Amino acid sequence: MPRVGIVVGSDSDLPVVRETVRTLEKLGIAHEVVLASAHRTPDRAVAYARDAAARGVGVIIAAAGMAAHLPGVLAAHTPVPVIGLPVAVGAMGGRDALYSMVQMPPGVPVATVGIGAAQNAALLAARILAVGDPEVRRRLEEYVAGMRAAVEQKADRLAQVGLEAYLAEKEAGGP
Ligand code: RP5
Repeated sequence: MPRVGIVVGSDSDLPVVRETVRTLEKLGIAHEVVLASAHRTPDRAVAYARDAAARGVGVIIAAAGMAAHLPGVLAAHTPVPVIGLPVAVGAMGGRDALYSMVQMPPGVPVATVGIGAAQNAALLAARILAVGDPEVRRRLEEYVAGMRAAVEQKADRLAQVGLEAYLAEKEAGGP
């Protein structure tokens, strides 16, 4: 049973949510990817939102570009928390989607991550689920510890070899 529903407004948004899916997989969080447009298939989008809570979906991530009404429309039809993921497409490079998502009217919140911030959308969903799920919290803590260890390793290497050697190694694909 999916705990996170990832909804995209178009199949052209699918490459963006790849990183969201990968991150949820690393955290062992069951998820589904659904195509439903607020503008082109409004009935499908609303039906998904209405059924989400009863199906056990605990968080919805809605990815869309341009005048991105998808997360707002979903949030209007479900008590499940909705995370908006603005997609960089069109003349405004995703700023239109960002503003459409983040500037919700009072009463219908959408938690919006940065333009194209697919990994953060997954991590925010995990943090929301972790409030009531100690196992998700544990995996999230492991994930954070992994990130910390990777940066500490880099910091040690930089201190060891200095800037130019570090950059040369990095450009060569290491350390
Ligand atoms: C939005 O319009 C979609 O979320 C997509 O990012 C954008 C363009 O859609 P397509 O014309 O590529 O289907 O609704």
